[in-house]
Amino acid sequence: MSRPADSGSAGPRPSVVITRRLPSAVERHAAELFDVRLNESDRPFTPEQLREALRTADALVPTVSDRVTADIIGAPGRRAAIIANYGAGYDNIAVDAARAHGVVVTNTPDVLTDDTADLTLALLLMVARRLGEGVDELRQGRWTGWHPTYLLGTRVSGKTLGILGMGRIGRAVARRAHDGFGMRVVYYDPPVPIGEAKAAGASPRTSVEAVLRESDFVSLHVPSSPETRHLIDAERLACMPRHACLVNTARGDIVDETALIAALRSGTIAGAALDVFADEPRPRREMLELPNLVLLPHLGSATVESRVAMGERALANLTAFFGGTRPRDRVA
Ligand code: 8YV
Repeated sequence: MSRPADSGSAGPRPSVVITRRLPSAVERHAAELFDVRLNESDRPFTPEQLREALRTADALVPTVSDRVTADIIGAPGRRAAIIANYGAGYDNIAVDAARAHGVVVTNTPDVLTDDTADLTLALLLMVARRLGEGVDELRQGRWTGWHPTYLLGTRVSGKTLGILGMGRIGRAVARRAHDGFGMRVVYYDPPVPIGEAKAAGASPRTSVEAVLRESDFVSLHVPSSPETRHLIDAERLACMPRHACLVNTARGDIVDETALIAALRSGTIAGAALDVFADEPRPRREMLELPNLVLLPHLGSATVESRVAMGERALANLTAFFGGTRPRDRVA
């Protein structure tokens, strides 16, 4: 774009569409940097709105609730050259199509690691100690008083935690479980250098099944991809001890929900706690009815601190891109 040579003006600012409302400090900062279009209604964009955003703006900032498909990226007349995802996971974006069309994609890792790891431990405690059932009993006026056999859960301290996926969040969970709860931590994730995972007090295993067989609790921290879809299926659930519990704060499609419902009904495993579902925001009705299944509405990174930092990270990626340098969190 041309600029008047002697005006001293910075010229037109890049236009950026942000698909959902962000913390106000981030929106204000975004407006200082760019010509920003906000989604005042905060309703998820339709595919047509996403297409329109890519056609009329220089950049798109989507979230997990936007499916930026290959069709949308490849639609004729696209103007946007960067998709700066607001989130660490970027399975909502067709990255192969972005690469093929020369569209840069960035994400927001690191800044939400601790909060997501904290929430993972919260879910683990919820399912082990039956906390959701306790809250329900109280709220519904069903608590008749303390007695020695009331709502007995299972101990967490000193037990074995199996982690599938030892990236940033897996390691942060391992540290908390090992250092805070004295848990023995085993994991499977071949790409992670063993030295790094060992620092978190974790021991590698050679297969998913080996981790599942020896764990009292299993926590999932792999990204969603065709390879990890239904990583936890009926066969693998059957590998877990009957007293074991599964925790998922990664992505819903990593677990075969039909198999999980059957396993929870039949007692193949004792319990599960999910922050994510295959079809968000509509968890399957059967899942809502299972007492040994704890459900949260995708709250992993839901702290003011994380959500502000995620926004700032997305803005930093856009600033780098429009400044002509490689964005720090480029994934495509
Ligand atoms: C985010 C997440 O809230 O960052 C991720 O991968 O799953 C969540 O914590 C979500 O992605 C925001 O778009």
